[in-house]
Amino acid sequence: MKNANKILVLSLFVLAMLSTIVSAESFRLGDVNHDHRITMTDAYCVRDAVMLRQPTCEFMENGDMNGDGLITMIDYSMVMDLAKKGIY
Ligand SMILES: [Ca+2]
Ligand SMILES: [Ca+2]
Repeated sequence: MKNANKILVLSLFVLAMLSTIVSAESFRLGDVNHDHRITMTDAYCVRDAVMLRQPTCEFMENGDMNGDGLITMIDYSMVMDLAKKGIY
């Protein structure tokens, strides 16, 4: 019975690790609304987060394009560039 519990705990741990890896790879940096595309909507969400200090998209952590831990006009500019290029 103890071995069964260990296997169950190990299985749950592996499952949690796999789901974390999958979710991290599913959405590109800049895709703050998680629609799998980087569009003007994403750029406007980042802009609003900076200008109005009111994030309008759910996944703003994806808007930190330069990885400095802040959402700034630099990130907005980078998302806007990708949106203009039509990066999906
Ligand atoms: Ca998007
Ligand atoms: Ca940033």
